[in-house]
Amino acid sequence: MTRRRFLAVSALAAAAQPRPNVLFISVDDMNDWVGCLGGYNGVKTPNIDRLARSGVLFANAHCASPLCNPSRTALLTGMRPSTTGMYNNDQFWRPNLPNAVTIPMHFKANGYRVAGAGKVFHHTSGNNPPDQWDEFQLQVFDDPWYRRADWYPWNKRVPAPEGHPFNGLKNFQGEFDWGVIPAAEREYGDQKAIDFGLKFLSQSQSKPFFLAVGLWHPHIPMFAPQKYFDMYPPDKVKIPYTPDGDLDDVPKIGKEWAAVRREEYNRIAKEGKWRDAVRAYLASITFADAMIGRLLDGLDASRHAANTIVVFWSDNGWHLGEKEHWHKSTLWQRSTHVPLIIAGPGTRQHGQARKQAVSLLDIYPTLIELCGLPKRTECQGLSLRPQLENAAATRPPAVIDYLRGNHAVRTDRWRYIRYNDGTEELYDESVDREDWKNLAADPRYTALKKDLARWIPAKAAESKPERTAFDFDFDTYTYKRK
Ligand SMILES: [Ca+2]
Repeated sequence: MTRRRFLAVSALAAAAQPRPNVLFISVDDMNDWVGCLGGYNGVKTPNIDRLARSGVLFANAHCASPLCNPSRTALLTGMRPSTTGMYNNDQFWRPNLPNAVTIPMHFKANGYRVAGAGKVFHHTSGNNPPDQWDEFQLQVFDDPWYRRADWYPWNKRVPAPEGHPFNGLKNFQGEFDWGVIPAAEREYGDQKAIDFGLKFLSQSQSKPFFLAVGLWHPHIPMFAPQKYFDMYPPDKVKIPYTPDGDLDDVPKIGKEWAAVRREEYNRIAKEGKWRDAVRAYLASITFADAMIGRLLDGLDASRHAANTIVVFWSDNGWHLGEKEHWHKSTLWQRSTHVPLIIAGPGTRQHGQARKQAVSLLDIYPTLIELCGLPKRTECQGLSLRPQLENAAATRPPAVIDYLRGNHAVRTDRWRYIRYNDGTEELYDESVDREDWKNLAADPRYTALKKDLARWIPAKAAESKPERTAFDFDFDTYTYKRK
């Protein structure tokens, strides 16, 4: 057979084969406290674990940046923050990257029906342009206070209504709340995103589809129905071990980042609420897991089950008091290590885990390859198809950016951090998963550090203008540079 004829036959075969659908499930601030990742012994995530058994678990996956907006913008545009200049939560991605072709746009342009609900792009107003989707349902918040448009997107602080906070902290009101709100399980905001997904999956579709369902949980405020708190008896909840002086060998910038929102860490510790807050995180994870279970059951029962790729990811991790920090936005394992599972058509080695360090930037090129879409040269990740097929397939390290000129390079074994003032950290994750012992000053590792530093982007784009540089009109969804 001539090559031309062979190609024509292959194209015909490809055309006859229906293109796979994609169910794109995300959670927010879920670190590796997931059963199949082993970050917290005793966490209950039966549905995520079930998904891992039916697909391939990337057990060493890292976000492109440890914060919602830069992580999601990078994942959805395929470009890392040091390329786009999208480093923080206060930047609109759309007017700053007017030519970016996001994952939903690329699917839409190639004959897919694209729909979504909840937090897919960053949730704040101005980051969810309606033209991304054929159909989209915005994030719904659990508690009516948060549903007010003048709270999110933070235009104006409004006093908390009666009953707040739910966590019992004294003289406190704000986002860092947790507890059981007066709502039935089905009334929680994320359930609305799941309901949207279930309805979509129950319908027949004339085109292949890309369906994104983005959950808010376990992001703060960590609200969940009582039954999820009851799964974690307070006396059984373990506070993370934090060695004294853990920050002593950390450079100045790392210390400063760890101190961001330190008042919340201090308040939780001082008021004896650490265990309580850890319990709320566990309850929120298990609640998210139960919602994911509803969605997976819906997919299994639908006509789309056999031909739908499922991708599950979290945008970044979360500290629970490790390194005197109760947030994300650091370049350590707690902030960058995230769950990533790919299941369905294109995955065969079900129930296997992969140890290679991979990046959420790899999702876009992976989906392009699995769904046969045209390649996009701007994508900076690599398709995970080799790793889906072969446990031993090697690949370059995962590189994580945070703010301008700060990076972590993660290989299967090492984490090398270099801040924009040239200071460094080096951790051997094979024996030090919590980044306790900084080896960067040890001369034995000079050559290793140099080798790892090769992967750091040569240039870091200047930070793009913040939202205050634009007049944003919600009704027309347009931005005008001031
Ligand atoms: Ca997040």
